[in-house]
Amino acid sequence: MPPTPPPIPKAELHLHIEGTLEPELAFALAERNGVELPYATQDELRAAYSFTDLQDFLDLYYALMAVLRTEGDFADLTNAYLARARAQGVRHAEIFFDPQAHTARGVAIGTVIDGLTRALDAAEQTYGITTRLIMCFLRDESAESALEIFESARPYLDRLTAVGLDSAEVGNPPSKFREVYARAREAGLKCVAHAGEEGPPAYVWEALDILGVDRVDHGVRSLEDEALVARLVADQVPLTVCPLSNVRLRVIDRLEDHPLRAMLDAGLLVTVNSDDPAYFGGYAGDNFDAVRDALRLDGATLRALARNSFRASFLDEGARAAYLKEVDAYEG
Ligand code: ES4
Ligand code: ZN
Repeated sequence: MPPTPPPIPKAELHLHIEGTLEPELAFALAERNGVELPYATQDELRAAYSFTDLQDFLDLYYALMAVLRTEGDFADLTNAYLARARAQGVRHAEIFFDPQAHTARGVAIGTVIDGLTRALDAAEQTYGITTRLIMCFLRDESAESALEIFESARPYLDRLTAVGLDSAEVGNPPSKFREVYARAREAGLKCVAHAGEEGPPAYVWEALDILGVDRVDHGVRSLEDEALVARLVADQVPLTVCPLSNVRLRVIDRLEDHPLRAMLDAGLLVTVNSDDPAYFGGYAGDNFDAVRDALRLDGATLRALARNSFRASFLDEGARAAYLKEVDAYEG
């Protein structure tokens, strides 16, 4: 057997840190914090991972977060992710977190952000991964709640690169969050939003024209609207696509039917990401491997996807150029 080549260097741009909570760590934290889980064993928990749609997944995702209570818990969660990401060739990670899901349980936003940044500040030294942090608003909560959490995050804004929008999409259009995005941009933050995952192309238009996003998270349903595709191509707005997530949440029937190749061929700036890897069957490298096999992508296409991940990142130009050089030097 020839030795397996190292994974291609890549950036991960669509990753919910709470979605990296593996059953093993969930049980360890439950024990440490004296939290009761409604599952007796890790296997019993894993058996709950056959989702019918986004909401079905979100119900479990929010329930399992009950084990995250202390600054140390958030640091441990982040370090566990970074170790796995590094093993799969991730060199740069832009990480989402959901503060409202924690403050609603009585965990202070400072506890969350201090825990995350404790791990992220050491990430370059420890794992060779550069990082950025993106604070998401829960779109199924009110616009006022988003404004409140944004104001409570003001003391920490220097640790954030962008704001994002996630959770249950249908019925919660981007336009609902116009005001908080205006404040975020005013504060110098970049803006991203989930749109066009389960929601219609109209939500992608709103994310672009009303929220002024720099990237669209998912965006796969954009393909239903020719004029929207033309706009995304013309402006080279990045789309952070999550193939294994799309299959597990039944946005796409089978990976073999995933429109990733059609999106690339249309000239869209597409990237491949893991979303909630503990729940959807794999980390960044696993997503690359899965689309390579299911869509028969050749080396040049995989290299283009890796290049896109750095092109679409919020890195400064010097770091971006250095990473692109790494991709070009990669011999897989
Ligand atoms: C999410 Cl896959 C997905 N979609 C929307 N919101 C989310 N939060 C965590 N994972
Ligand atoms: Zn997501």
